[in-house]
Amino acid sequence: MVFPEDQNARESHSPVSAATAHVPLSIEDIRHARALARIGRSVHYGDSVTSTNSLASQLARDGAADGTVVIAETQTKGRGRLGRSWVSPPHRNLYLSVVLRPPLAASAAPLLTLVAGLAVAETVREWTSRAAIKWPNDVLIDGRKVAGILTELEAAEGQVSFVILGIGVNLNVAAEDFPLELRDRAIGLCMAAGDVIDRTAFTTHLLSRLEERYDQFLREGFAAIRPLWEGLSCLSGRRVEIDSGGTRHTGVVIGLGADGSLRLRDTAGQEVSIVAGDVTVIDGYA
Ligand code: BTX
Repeated sequence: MVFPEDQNARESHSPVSAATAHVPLSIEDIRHARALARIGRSVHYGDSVTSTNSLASQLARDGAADGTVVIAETQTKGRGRLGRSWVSPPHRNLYLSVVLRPPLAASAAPLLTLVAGLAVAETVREWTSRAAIKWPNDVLIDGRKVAGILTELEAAEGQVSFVILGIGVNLNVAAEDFPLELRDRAIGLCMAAGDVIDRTAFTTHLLSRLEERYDQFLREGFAAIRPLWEGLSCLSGRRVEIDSGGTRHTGVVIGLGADGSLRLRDTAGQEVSIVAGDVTVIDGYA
């Protein structure tokens, strides 16, 4: 399936130079690898789209099955949390969304961000052991963002109708491909791996890991995911400042709560649980 929208916007939107190679993505190979799977049995592919999350939502509203995947070469309105944008240069990276229909209370849906974060970090670590998870939705290499996750929810009567799990991973971008303000905060996996990344292989490995962790979460609950997630967290034991909806918290990270919140020991020695927010590491990652 090709999405015809925004064909004209593609060239003008890209903020990147032509510094890195365009590496082809074989959707046919991905479909073949996932033909019998739950996540990726149906893969929709577009060249230029507004946001894979928007398209996946539209497909879900039209009845798309659990596990339906949308992949695009570029996004003209790729988004992060709180209306932020996700830089989406064409033919280099991965922009992917999954329709999920878990039998879950809407209040438990944020846990899926953590489940996906674990799967993304584990996949990135197949290429470099320097990758770690930053609560709640990022994967970092050497303290710089290589991937982000955006989970969007539609619910009815307190139950999940569907969740769109959006995943963006920087694969074959060089530092100069990012806009100036991101150059010291973002990284492409190729920069850490020292080689061009096979985007098809990365995508099939990611979908397989995602299915494994998603199934495990549905079967055994978040208790089974939590220690694995904590094992890959770059925040454990670090002094952080968290902006949580305008309220600032400072403290040392103790770990993850059973509900997916971040547990801190604050400067007064009290334990605080943060359910949402942006974390800044006070002393850096060195
Ligand atoms: P976030 O709100 O945690 O992070 C967004 C912030 O990350 C931006 O404000 C910017 O500072 C920085 N940023 C933007 N683009 C990049 C990039 N390519 N690499 C590193 N840092 C960047 C994170 O939100 C969630 C992002 C999800 C993106 C996927 S792509 C497929 C799907 N479709 C869609 O529209 N969003 C998701």
